[in-house]
Amino acid sequence: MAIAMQPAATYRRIPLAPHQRTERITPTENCFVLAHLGVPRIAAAGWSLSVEGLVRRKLRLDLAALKALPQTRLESFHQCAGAPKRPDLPMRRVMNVVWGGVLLSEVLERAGVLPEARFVWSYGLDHGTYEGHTVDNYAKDLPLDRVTESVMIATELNGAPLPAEHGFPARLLVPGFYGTNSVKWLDRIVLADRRADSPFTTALYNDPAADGTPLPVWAVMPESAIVAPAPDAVLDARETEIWGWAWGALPVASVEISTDGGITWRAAEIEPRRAFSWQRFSLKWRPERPGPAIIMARARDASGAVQPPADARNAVHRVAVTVGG
Ligand SMILES: Nc1nc2c(c(=O)[nH]1)N[C@H]1C(S)=C(S)[C@@H](COP(=O)(O)O)O[C@H]1N2
Ligand SMILES: [Mo]
Repeated sequence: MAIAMQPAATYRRIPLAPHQRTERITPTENCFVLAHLGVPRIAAAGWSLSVEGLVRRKLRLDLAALKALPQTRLESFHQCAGAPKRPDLPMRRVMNVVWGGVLLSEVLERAGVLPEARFVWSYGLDHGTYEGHTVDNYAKDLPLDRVTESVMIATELNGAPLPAEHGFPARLLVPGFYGTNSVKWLDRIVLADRRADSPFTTALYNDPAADGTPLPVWAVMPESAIVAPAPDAVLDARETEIWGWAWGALPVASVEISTDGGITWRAAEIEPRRAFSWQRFSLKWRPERPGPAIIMARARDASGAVQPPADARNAVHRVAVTVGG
């Protein structure tokens, strides 16, 4: 029997704009919600997660069995990639929360992954139609060698059971990968030797690369967003703090700030990363001239990759303010 969907159509809730993300840990009620097909309503009783495919032993774990495995907590940012076919559009939907659950590696160890396995396929219980694609399940895949030690089967968000819209009773959580990969309402994991054949892994969420080969939307590119000052703020000539959050698959090594629309840049202070948390950056600024000013921030990660000025998921964030006379 198909699981009831409520709503049974695409559901998005984006409660906070970047300047409202003032808290390090995003309160659950302020977390964004993205559900392509709607929100399945699942009872814990009767639910179980199966692990199959290229494994020595098939597993079927109900919620009690999952809770009986070693539990971990992890602070991680979580970012929606935005429109699946518009890699040129920055959406800046991001939050930073504490996830609780079981490491995927613990589960895979018990199943015994066969040497020919290369990918982890994951399936949600949601079904329906998204942009003309009708599916029985939301499905995603990950390269097995990119399954870091932190990938988990999460059952908790900020210390409480996952709310229905965030994936109750369990979801995959792939720290450092765009949100689309963290399959909610998880009920099946399949180990495979190739990529999964689902609209969400083939038609959608593959960015065209320079040489034409599609690039799966997996690792999060370095990004930063300005919290303060807020857009359209009116500042006086006193010193003010420009600050915000920076994140990416790799730790962010530096953030530079421009207060003249990108002509000159200065290094901000940035805190080191803990786990997969976002990192606070800040810079003291004393406005020199009255009039309009464009503040920009750009992050560079540990590999040297830097935010592009425009036309990218992780394009530089610009905030227009006015300096009063
Ligand atoms: N089963 C399922 N998982 C899903 C989705 C979905 O539509 N169905 N949406 C994905 C997308 S695009 C994002 S950005 C995140 C959002 O997670 P959240 O709603 O908990 O913030 O879930 C991902 N996991
Ligand atoms: Mo998303």
